[in-house]
Amino acid sequence: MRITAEQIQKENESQKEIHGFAFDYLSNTLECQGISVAAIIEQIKAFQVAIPSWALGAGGTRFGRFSFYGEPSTLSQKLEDVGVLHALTKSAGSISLHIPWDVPEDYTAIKEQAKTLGLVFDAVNSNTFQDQKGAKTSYKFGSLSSIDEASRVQAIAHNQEVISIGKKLGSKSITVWLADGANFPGQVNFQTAIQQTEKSLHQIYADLPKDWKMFIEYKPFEPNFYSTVIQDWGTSFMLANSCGKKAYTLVDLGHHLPNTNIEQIVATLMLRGKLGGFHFNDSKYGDDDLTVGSIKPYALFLIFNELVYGMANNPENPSPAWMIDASHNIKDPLEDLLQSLEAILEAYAKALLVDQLALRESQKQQDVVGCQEILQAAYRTDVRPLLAAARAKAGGCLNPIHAYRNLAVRSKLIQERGKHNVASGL
Ligand code: AFD
Ligand code: MN
Ligand code: MN
Repeated sequence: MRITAEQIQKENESQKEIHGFAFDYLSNTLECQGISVAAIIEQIKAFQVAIPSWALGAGGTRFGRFSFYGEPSTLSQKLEDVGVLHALTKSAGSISLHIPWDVPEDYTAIKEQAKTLGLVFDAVNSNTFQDQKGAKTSYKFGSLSSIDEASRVQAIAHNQEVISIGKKLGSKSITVWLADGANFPGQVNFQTAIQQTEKSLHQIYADLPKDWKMFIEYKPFEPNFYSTVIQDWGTSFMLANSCGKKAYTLVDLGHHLPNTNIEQIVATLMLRGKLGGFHFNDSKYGDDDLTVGSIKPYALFLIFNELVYGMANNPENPSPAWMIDASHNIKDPLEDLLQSLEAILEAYAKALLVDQLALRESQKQQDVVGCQEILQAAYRTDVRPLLAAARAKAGGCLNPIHAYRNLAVRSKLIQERGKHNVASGL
């Protein structure tokens, strides 16, 4: 199923009056504050977010999974779904594959389909948290960190294979999320586990093409519940530095213990040029993988405030790779992803409104209230008309969720795919 430019045009016709009022009010307000609305719209338009292949179907928890009708069950159908998101928003121009779940059968056809949909392949993700059929050895007690050399060798080879698959698709990065850890005290020697992991990552890194990046993701717990080898940003940062210039830390918003100051982690990593990428989601308690911005929108804005500051002041830090990493257990995955894209761009646009010079001055004056007023003035601005204008300018929809429902996308997908597709997922 594809959404045509004519359909989008018609949708926008129905929304343009209400949008016009809101946009005129906001742009007049911003312009008289000396903010260039045109420049902000261009920055929003340029902001692209990768869609995880595993989030296009219903997710699930260890207690069960409730299939969502019409969900994709082939890589081609996953591309089709991302094509729908990108047609509506023009901000979802890439897909992140998970190997071996998404190994293409026909690379030429898949690349052709992606090209037609205006999509590129973002980071490829390796999987050493599950045993695959026919595997010679198990990851039950670890992979890259395992005390068992055969498991380490197999896990390293898998990551090297993931890089070779990514190269064929034009991807330029690999994300290593290492689930290794322990469930009980005494189960592993912490130092040996780190040393083995470091050695394994070095072998993978040696295979990295010169124009690639390796993102090392961290997570405090789950699936292991006593310890995780790459447990926090400091461990990831240490390993990325040990590997070399092309290795970076990847921050997944759900991978922090409650109340962690994530924006401070972001600022610290950018200062050292080692913030490689982001997995956007939201959480109340753990790695809940809920819709980004749905629980802690102000925290998301504060993170973007540091990102916008870092992108302007830390030239040695590459522009981070933006990706959603969420699991949709009860919502239509595509509607959830449309909401996620809106929340990310909203936080980004609000952060662009922060008067950084005035903030710096208030900090110098130790004017705490003044600092807070500057941040909250930006955060309290309803920037949705700017997002809509950026989408429309790029050929997308003023109101993507409204269009998605008006065009009956989900029921068309059910007609085409039937009711009980079961997609792979985490
Ligand atoms: C799980 C992990 C981690 C990883 C993702 C894809 O918690 O976030 O990035 O799977 O492998 O969500
Ligand atoms: Mn993640
Ligand atoms: Mn996660």
